[in-house]
Amino acid sequence: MSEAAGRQVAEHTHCPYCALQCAMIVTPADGGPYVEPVWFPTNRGGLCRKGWTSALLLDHPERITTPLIRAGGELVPCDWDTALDRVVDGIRRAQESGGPDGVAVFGGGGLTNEKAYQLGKFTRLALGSRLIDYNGRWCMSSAAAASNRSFGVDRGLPFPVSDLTSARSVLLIGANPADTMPPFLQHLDTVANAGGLVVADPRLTATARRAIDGGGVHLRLRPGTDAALLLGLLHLVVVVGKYDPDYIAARTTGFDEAWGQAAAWLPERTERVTGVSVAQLERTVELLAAARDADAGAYVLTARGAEQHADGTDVVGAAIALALALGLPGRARAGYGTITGQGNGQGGREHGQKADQLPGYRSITDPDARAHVAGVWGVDPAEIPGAGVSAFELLDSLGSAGGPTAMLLHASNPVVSAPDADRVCERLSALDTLVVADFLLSETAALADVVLPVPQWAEEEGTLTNLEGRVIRRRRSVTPPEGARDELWIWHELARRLDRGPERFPVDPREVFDELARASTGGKADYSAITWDRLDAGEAVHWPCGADSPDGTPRLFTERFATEDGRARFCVGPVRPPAEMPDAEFPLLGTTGRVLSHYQSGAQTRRIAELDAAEPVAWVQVHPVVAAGAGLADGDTARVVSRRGAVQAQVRFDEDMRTDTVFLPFHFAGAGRANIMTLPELDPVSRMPEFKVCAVRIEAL
Ligand SMILES: Nc1nc2c(c(=O)[nH]1)N[C@H]1C(S)=C(S)[C@@H](COP(=O)(O)OP(=O)(O)OC[C@H]3O[C@@H](n4cnc5c(=O)[nH]c(N)nc54)[C@H](O)[C@@H]3O)O[C@H]1N2
Ligand SMILES: Nc1nc2c(c(=O)[nH]1)N[C@H]1C(S)=C(S)[C@@H](COP(=O)(O)OP(=O)(O)OC[C@H]3O[C@@H](n4cnc5c(=O)[nH]c(N)nc54)[C@H](O)[C@@H]3O)O[C@H]1N2
Ligand code: SF4
Ligand SMILES: [Mo]
Repeated sequence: MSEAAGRQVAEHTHCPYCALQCAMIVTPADGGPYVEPVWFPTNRGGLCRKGWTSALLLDHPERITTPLIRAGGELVPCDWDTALDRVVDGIRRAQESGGPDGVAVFGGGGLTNEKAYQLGKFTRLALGSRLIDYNGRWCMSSAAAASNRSFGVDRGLPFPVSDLTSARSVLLIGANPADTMPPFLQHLDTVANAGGLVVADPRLTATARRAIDGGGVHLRLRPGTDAALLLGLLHLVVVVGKYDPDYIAARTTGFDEAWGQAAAWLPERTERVTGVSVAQLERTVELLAAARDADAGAYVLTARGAEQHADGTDVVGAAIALALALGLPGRARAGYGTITGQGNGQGGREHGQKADQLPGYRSITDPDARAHVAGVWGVDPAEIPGAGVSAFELLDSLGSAGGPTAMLLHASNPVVSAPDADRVCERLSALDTLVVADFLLSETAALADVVLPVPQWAEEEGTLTNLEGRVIRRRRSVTPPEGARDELWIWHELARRLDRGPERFPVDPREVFDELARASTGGKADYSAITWDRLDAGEAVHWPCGADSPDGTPRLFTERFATEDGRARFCVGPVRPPAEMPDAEFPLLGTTGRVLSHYQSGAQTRRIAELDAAEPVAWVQVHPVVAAGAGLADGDTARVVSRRGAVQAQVRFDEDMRTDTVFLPFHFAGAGRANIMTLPELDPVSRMPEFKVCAVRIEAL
């Protein structure tokens, strides 16, 4: 295949950032490497500005190219032997005082499949620790838990993204892809232009505006009321007779119990609680049912706005229930899906870096799963530790009595991105040994005792799994700087120094992929018939892809669901209010999210001049009347105060903002960290923190 941009070429790689995994070519050049977009089904030749500027980090002056260790309070450069010896000393000390669980590991959804797999294996076998979890807990866990409960499997989109392209009705709940996945919006052009796009978001986002401009609907709900909204919609679907009784009877269980919850959510009550008018509720149901009846494409999609709540699993359960009542999942041109966030957010949650999980999306407490994986690893099943604890619980236990005293952290920046971030900083500082692998001195790396410099995306080989469950190849396009070492190599070296069987931790990603595929055999996320060569040949392979499905599975659930009885389960709980409701002292709802120009904790994008110039400081989006009440003018610096602490943010007036809500992006460092204010209330099932609602007040600095 040729190299022309705009065509799919065999040599392309994919963007380092989000799960859309736009395809691109990275070309080394005298002035520094540059990227060009490549046509791929997800991005159709598009990139967002983060993708366009991604290569600027490759030879960035702030790139770390030598290990660093803390000496006399400062991080100073050292050689790899010194750094790794220091890591091993720290591990040994922690194990002496705390046993195998004296060492904790924290991973990330940006790691390749091979690294996610190896990190889980390294933790269980080389460290013998059960304490591993990762930032995907803060991203996909509620949707994953709900999908597993209802469908028996969790693949973000159980159909290719391109299925959305011809849809006539799409309900987007808590998703702002205009900012978070711009090229994804192309797939919504038809539905938006046809007036069939419905966006449920407390803010009039660029995505909501797109819906309105095309004649669709913006449901400007009160933050934290998604469950009520969805049960209200479910109620309406039933009472106006738009549910699908044949589908419900043939393909689902639990409808009566779900109706038991939804019966009470009369339209007027739903309007009162959510702030969404009865007329808009009715219009939403009409649009979805009409698109379904015409076989024209009807979808319900959630993202973090709906999911990052202490009732997130139930919210997604309610979204799935709505889709099931309409008879969408498993039908052609219809379905429910969640929009996965991180570059390898999907693969990152399948291969065993989650506290309760083994490769192939297996449960670590299931004896058969343990026996299978132990067989692949060549160990006794008893050697594999049990389940650990979730991300926040793990971080919150660091350095406390009985907690781990050493931690290895790969691909996350919790100082900025963890809920109740100052409390997490305290825990990180209480560690005897914090080891951070990164290619930049993130805010978390700056607290470390050892910093290990690693290659970046365009410098490494590997695979990732995109938001539609398609496994793709990350290809080396430029050579890493001398001094950076691949994480596969780092874990091999640590295993060698710890005398824990280095041969079990190969450094060649292809070899690791082959092992991962074997370990996944027969699991929910079965990769066993996928080969590196197939991926290299550009084949579109969506998991499961095993003995029963050697061609892969672009569309799930067409015949049956992955539950034991093959039926989808309605799982609807009672509606619960957010953990922290506004009161006299903290009268506003504080919510958080993303802007176009920054990625996540901002460690990467804040270092790119063009992106930093577009969004240089932390801000708070607020209705002018609310700001005026606090004596604040547009552009002033405000304090947004919660029971945890105060965030400093520039006031940004927005006439379309709800007067009970303020919004803060979470990408900024220091006093501008939105997570200073957020609360670590966790969903009981998924352990997702309540990132999207806390009680705050706003005041002049
Ligand atoms: N530019 C950019 N793109 C990204 C990322 C990034 O950091 N920057 N990160 C990637 C990752 S990891 C992820 S997970 C995705 C996230 O992608 P999205 O889910 O689209 O992003 P968010 O901005 O977190 O949340 C979406 C919307 O939820 C709304 N919201 C807030 N509270 C509520 C609520 O109670 N109910 C409802 N229904 N909505 C609410 C917010 O106003 C916001 O507009 O983006 C990916 N893409
Ligand atoms: N208030 C609030 N907080 C949130 C959210 C929210 O909506 N609101 N969203 C949550 C969500 S959905 C997410 S996904 C998290 C994300 O938040 P984080 O977990 O902090 O994610 P990143 O900022 O992507 O951090 C990645 C770090 O790893 C480095 N890195 C990238 N690739 C690699 C690699 O291959 N190896 C290594 N070793 N390092 C690498 C980067 O330089 C960066 O420093 O934030 C969560 N926090
Ligand atoms: S949409 Fe996501 S994958 Fe595509 S260029 Fe932007 S950040 Fe990269
Ligand atoms: Mo995420």
